[in-house]
Amino acid sequence: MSSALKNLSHYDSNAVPSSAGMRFGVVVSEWNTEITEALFEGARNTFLKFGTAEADIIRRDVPGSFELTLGAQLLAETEQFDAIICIGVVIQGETKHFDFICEAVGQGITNLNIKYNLPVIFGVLTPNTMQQALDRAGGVHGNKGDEAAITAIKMAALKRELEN
Ligand code: DLZ
Repeated sequence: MSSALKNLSHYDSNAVPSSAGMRFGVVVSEWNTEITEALFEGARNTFLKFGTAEADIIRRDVPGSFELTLGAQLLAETEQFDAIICIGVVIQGETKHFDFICEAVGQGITNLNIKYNLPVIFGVLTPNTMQQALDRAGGVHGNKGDEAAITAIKMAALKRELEN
C-alpha cells in the first residue's frame, strides 16, 4: 500500500481559519466504539485547537452508521450549526452489510449537504480490517477525526464568507 507508515492527517495549520464563534454538531455511531470514540476525540481536540468553545461542540450518538444520516438531519433541522460531522466505522471484512451501509450513508450525507445548504462531513472509516481502522483513528496514519474537523471548519468558513 502506498500509504504504508504515512501519517495522512498532516495539514498546514496556517491554512485553517479560526473556528471561534462557530458551532458544530457531531453525530457518533455506537458501532466499534473503540474507533469512533478516538475519531470523536480527534475531531473535538481539533475544534478546540482552532478556537471553538467547548459549549459549541454538540454531540449526539446513534446506534450505527446507517443512522448517521437521520441523526445529522435532526441536528440540521435545528438550524443551529455551521457544520455537522458524521463519525462511524464499517469494517469490510467483518460484515456483509458493508456495501449497503456505506452506499446508504454516503448518499444520505451527500443529500443532506444539498438539502440544507450546510456542510455535513463524511467522517466514516471504511477499512478492510480492524487494524486499518486503528491505524486511522490515532495510529500510524493519523486521525481521520482531525481531518473531518478541519474539513468542517474550512467549509463553514467558506459558507460564511460567501453568504456575508
Ligand atoms: C448491522 C451492522 C453491521 C453488521 N455492521 C456495522 C458496522 O460495521 N458498522 C456500523 O456502524 N454499523 C453496523 N451495523 C449497524 C447498522 O449501521 C444499523 O445500525 C442497523 O442496521 C440498524 O439500522
